Amino acid sequence: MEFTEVATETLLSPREFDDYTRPGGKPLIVRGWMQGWPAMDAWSFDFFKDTYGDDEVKLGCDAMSGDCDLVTTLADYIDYLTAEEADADLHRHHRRLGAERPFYCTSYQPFLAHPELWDDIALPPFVLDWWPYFDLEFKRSHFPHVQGWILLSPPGAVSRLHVDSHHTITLLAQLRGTKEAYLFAPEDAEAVYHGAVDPADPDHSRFPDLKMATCHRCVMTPGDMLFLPPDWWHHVVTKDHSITVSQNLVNHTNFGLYIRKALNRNLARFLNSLPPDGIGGSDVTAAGASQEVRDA
Ligand SMILES: O=C(O)CCC(=O)C(=O)O
Ligand SMILES: [Fe+2]
Repeated sequence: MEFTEVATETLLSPREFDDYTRPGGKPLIVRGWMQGWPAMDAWSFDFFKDTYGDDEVKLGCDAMSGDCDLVTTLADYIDYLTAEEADADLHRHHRRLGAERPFYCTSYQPFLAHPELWDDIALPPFVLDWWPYFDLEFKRSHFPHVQGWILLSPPGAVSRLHVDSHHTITLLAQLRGTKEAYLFAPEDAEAVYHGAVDPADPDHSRFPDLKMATCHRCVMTPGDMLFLPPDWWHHVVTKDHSITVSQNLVNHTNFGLYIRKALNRNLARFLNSLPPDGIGGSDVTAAGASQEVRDA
């Protein structure tokens, strides 16, 4: 496996930004735009516990594969991840599971119930996101239904190698703590065995083609925004207590890919909902469209 660095920029024109993040582009770290975010000062573990502690969160210990899913409150999860000693109920539960990695909450989407959180963050002016302009009904019927995740994690938490859905542009904005990211171009899908490898601890005898892949590696520290073009593979390891905002962006560079995926998914749902002898017999279900259902 070959390693290469990720480009870092501070000021870009919209066109330069698009050249990085369009399909076929390259990953990019943008620095210098988060200092003015109210979130940089306000969003601490205590803030989330005190303000939104009753929110429900789902925990996994192998994020993105959903192993050992467990539902608890945000307050309990924050107690678990900030505890000096491993004596919270969640620690005992974690020991009983014998899980290799700590609990990670990657599905927390508080922006819907608490839209005031949007006031604390902002995209740089050269980054275009069409999602806020989509009609509410459109958003409700298309994935991702709601935008914006807030990821709180302890050291050792891992998001395993995956690609974000619907050909969206990935944004990971790092507010607290450090993360290490291992990134691969869509062309390396086979060399990374469609996500089966662990690039942080590669097993070359089991995955011999991995040596043909190029790993774009970077460390994210507070104030860094990591952008990935559509369909880039990413594996992210939390190094110390971390708060990250994750968003999936759609704009003029990927809208065609996005809408095809979204419509295919709805079409497949519609076709699958028909009775077997629906429109002129059961054979109408387009093979391609059913495939999208499994992909989605
Ligand atoms: O920061 C991480 O753990 C990665 C999260 C991620 O890839 C995602 O939210 O899609
Ligand atoms: Fe992701």
